[in-house]
Amino acid sequence: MLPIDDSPIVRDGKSLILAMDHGLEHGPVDFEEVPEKLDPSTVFETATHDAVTAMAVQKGIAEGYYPSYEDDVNLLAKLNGTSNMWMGEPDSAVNWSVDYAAEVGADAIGFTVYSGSNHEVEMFEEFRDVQEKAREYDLPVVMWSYPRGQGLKNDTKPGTISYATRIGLELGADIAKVKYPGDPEAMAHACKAAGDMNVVMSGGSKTSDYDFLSTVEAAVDAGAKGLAVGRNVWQREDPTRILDALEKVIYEEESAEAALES
Ligand code: FBP
Repeated sequence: MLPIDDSPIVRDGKSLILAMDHGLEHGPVDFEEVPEKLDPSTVFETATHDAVTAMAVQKGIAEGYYPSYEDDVNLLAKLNGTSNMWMGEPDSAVNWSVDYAAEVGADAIGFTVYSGSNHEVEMFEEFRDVQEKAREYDLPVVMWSYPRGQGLKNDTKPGTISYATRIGLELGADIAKVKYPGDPEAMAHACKAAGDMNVVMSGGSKTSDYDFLSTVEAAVDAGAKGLAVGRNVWQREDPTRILDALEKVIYEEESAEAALES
């Protein structure tokens, strides 16, 4: 793994990645309650907050909008992604190359791996190519490590999440993004299973301020090095308020309650 602490996508050893690839992964349904967010510039504006260490987007959004924000936002190029209309075993098309992402100005690479899927072998091989090419550019690689497939009934079981972080370490990721396994002990084990590789928690669908922040607090206490989040930030009416609180919980290790009060 790279000495990730020197990377621009890490602040004080932690990361807050703002993801906005939902238009591809989920479709416009994620924007129904916040139609103004269909304009990607609005989310790039949010990503200029000091707490955000990178913004994860697909190729078209990077090409079209990143040039206006390259001085204020670090780009995490999410290379693969599939629409919600795909009904087969979990898989993800590789939509752009590391070379092209570097040309567009990427500071880091993001790649989904669905271990346990019938497409695991080809996804591991694609990850190999991406990881080795990223090394040539000194770009850290964030693995969206999502065990998923017909054989996996529960993708947030503690053992499954520890397996997911370990797969990130084994395959050469610099950061693995995983779902919260439900309790702090399980998260702590998942972080241990990752060795020295950073683990960040996945945001998930929107919950209340307190529920969301207290889960982030528990994950950070358990050893997670931050968060990769989409809907729980940009689906809120006031994303700046939640980012102010996340800054306190993640970097200053304040409690969720204290962060919300101040
Ligand atoms: P959220 O915090 O909104 O869950 O976003 C993080 C993310 O990984 C996105 O990059 C991606 O679009 C989405 O989750 C995929 O979630 P899922 O595959 O669970 O539907």
